[in-house]
Parts: sequence; C-alpha cells; structure tokens
Amino acid sequence: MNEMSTSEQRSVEVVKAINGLEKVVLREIHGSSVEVYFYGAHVTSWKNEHGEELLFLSSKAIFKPPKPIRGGIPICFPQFSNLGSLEAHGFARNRLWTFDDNPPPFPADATNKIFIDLILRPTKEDLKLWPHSFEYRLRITLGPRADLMLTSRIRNTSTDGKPFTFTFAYHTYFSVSDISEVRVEGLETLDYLDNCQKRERFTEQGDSITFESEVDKIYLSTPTKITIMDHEKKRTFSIRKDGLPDAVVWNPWDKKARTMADFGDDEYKHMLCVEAAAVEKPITLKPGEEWRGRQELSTVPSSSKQLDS
Ligand code: TA6
Repeated sequence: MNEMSTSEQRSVEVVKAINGLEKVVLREIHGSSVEVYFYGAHVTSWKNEHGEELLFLSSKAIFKPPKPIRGGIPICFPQFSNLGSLEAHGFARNRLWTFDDNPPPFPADATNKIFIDLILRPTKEDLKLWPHSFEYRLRITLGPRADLMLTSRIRNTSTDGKPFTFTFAYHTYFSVSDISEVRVEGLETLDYLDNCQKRERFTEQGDSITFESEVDKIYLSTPTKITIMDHEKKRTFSIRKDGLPDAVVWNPWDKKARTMADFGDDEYKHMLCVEAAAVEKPITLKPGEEWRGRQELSTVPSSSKQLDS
C-alpha cells in the first residue's frame, strides 16, 4: 500500500482487534465507516453517517480461525453452500488476506470515495483442496452517502492450461429491527430453489416477501436491484449487483438458531441475509480470464407509502 497523507491515514487505519486479529477501519468524512478483518476479507461493520450499525454481527461470533465470523459479509468462494467437495461456502472466508500493493489498473469510479484493495492467492494447502491457481482481488469502497461497494475480480492464473469453475456469494447479514416487520421487494414471481425442501424448484407468488418461519431460498436470474424494508426503523436497504444473477434469502428462525453455537437463540429476529450470488450457473474461467462480481449497498429512509403498500 503506498504512502498515505495524514488525512488519508485518518480515513484508512489498521488496528489490532479481537483475538489479535487485525482489521482495517475506513472512515468517510461525513461520518460513515466500514471495518474489514484481514481474516476472510470479512466486512464486520458498516455504519451510516449517524454511527448506526447496518450489518448484523452475532454477539456469539467466534473470531478464531478456522471458524468463519458469524455476521457481516462473509465471502463465499470458490463454492457457495456445502454441496461440493469443499467446506461449506468455500475457504476464502477463513483465510488471511493481505493488502494488494500493486493492483492492476482499476480506476476508482469516483475520486470522492475511499477504498482498500485486498488480495487472496491459494496456499500449497489450498491447492491440495482445490487444485486451481487464482488471484482474487477485492476492492471495498465507501462513498459520500455511506454507500458500500464490494468489487471482486477473480482471475485464473493457472499455467497448466486448465479452466476452473466456481460458485460465489456475498453472504450479507443485514441488521433489522424485527424480522416479522421486514419486507423484501424485487424477487416476486421469480423461480427459486428451496433449501428447506431438498433444493426443489418453485415459483414465488406475486407479493413482496415477508417472514414468519425459516427461509433458505436461492432466487434465480433476479433483477440487479433488490430492496429490504425495515418497517420499524423506516429504513430501506438497497442492493445493486452486477455479475451476480442470483440472490439467496436466509433466516434460520428459532429452531435452527438454537442449533448454532455462534448465534444467539433470539438473534434471528434481528437479522436477514440477502446475498448477491452466482449459484445456478457456475462460472468457468479459462487461464488468463477474469470474472468481476460487484454489489453496492445503500440505505434510504422508507417513505410511509412504501412501508404501508
Ligand atoms: O446462505 C444460506 C446458507 O447456505 C444456509 O443454508 C445456512 O447454512 C447459511 O448459509 C449459513 O452457513 P454457514 O456455513 O455460514 O453457517
């Protein structure tokens, strides 16, 4: 990472955090902030200009490798879910990432944003698990309206001429006041695979989605914009995504919550995962090819019309 000016130093700081793990704190001049652990390149906090936390992080999260951190934005790569040969959601979220000191030219999309570039390359151990060389560059950007953008660039750097195939998700845990007062819009009438029913394929009904029991659905070929309305907080989250056709919606509800040691029994009431993903159609890269997947998160006050409709 090149030398930073004093003001830049204020805006990007590396600090020792839980269990001696290091994290990067990005501070935007209007007051918003983001925190990212090098462990898993894991965003664990995203606060708006009023200092309100927008992501859910379990009070029982275990900040100890190799256990992934419960909450924030786990990165699922090179495998979403536990259906492949790798551990659930792949290994990127429980590896130590580093600053990418010489990223290939990737112009920031606006000068008034602060960002960091992180990189992950496979270790010898990883190559035994998943025999493919790659460079995974992650840019985390915080904008002037507290908009948080994650841009992944994954390149096949194999010299053996072999392509590789992967699935991917930004497993985002949104903080909500009360899950029974939350509505998701943008997924109506779409097909989905229901993980609670042996991943069978169904079609969503016409209305926006609300929650009264466990949900674990992979919506297919979704729009680029999905919104999550928190009635009590009068807050709407917006997810804009690119290169990620699917969206996973997950809330464990009470029974499953009780089976998770790193998740409080009642915490299901205050979180909802809506995950920009590429699951139905795995991505294949030939040597030298690069894939990009981006999600931009923002919040807007919900108008009463939106909330009551
Ligand atoms: O994204 C939904 C999901 O695949 C659920 O099936 C559940 O397993 C969740 O991810 C959490 O997975 P994790 O491995 O982080 O406990």
